[in-house]
Amino acid sequence: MRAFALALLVGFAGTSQARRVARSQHDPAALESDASDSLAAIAQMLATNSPVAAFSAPAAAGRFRSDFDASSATTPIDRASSPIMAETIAEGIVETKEGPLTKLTLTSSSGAAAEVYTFGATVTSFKAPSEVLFVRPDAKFDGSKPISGGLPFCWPQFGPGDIQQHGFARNCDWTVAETSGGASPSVTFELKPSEYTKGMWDYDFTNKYTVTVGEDNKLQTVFTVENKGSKEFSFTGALHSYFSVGDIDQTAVQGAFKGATLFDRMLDPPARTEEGREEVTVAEETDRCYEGVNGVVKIADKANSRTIVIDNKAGYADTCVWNPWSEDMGSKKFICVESGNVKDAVTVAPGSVWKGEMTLSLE
Ligand code: TA6
Repeated sequence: MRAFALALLVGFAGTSQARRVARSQHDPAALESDASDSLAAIAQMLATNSPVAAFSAPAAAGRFRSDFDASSATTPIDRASSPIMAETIAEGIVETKEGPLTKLTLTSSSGAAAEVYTFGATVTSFKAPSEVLFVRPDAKFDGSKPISGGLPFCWPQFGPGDIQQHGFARNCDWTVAETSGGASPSVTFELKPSEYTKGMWDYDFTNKYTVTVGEDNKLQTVFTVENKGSKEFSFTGALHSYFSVGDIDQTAVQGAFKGATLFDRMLDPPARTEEGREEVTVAEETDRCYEGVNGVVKIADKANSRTIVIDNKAGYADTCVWNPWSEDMGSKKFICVESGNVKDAVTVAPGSVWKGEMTLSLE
């Protein structure tokens, strides 16, 4: 039986990393020494009515946030001063409660590590060993809107359309269906229909998203969509991947881009054109989807003397490149290179399963 043996242990700012690790390893001495901190923290919550108190509300499976308008967001959780409850749930896998959110940290035997929130099943960090992913400075970690960073999955619709922008998968709480500890730890998240999803997209599905941090320093993501109903459905979707770069001016995206047809949303009206360049660079607001560009796509992050390798092994047909060119969003330090099915929808027959696989590594 899984139990949080560390209930009401509170790791406010100033708590040392060592104590947090001790907590995550169920160190009884750490439990005892932290008891007074816990009481003080609870007193502070009650006195200030801080968002920390929201932590006591359990996250329901399938919980959702339909309102993406940041102006209506609840008081943001200050992650640095939120309570931390951590539990090692398998070798190399630690589950942490951060304010209203639950995060799993996977660390391989080689030291590569990823952080994944059940909210959207969003991977927000992958260190291999340097940080590969980027989280925007304006990202919310209070569940009021999808996390703007890392690898949110836009599904069952990419972009605007019949339902809300980028679908609902990235703003639902996924359940942890399976964990597999060891040298290459792995977690499978699951999403099933709820009243909320049926209200906008009335199909029966089971989505599974398996994230593995390999001892080979690779992050493997496998996304499956199973049609559990009796009628076929179609979807578009994409991993809206945010990659960390040292300087956008010294960044080039490499792959089968030259000659590819691209849909350029920056044109008025948006239109298809052809890419004439070998490498895609960004020097202004950019929002393009390259049709049929998949397989291995690389990001030459020259300022950091490294290359990020995106290996689309299965399922993803197109690659989108996005940068909003906005300082508030930290645009100088990231580029979105998104693996998806954007031009053509994927159709899944009753009983069938679609699979998308993408791995990340550094060269
Ligand atoms: O992938 C590019 C894009 O679809 C853009 O058109 C822009 O809207 C962006 O995603 C961000 O979307 P979001 O809903 O996360 O603000």
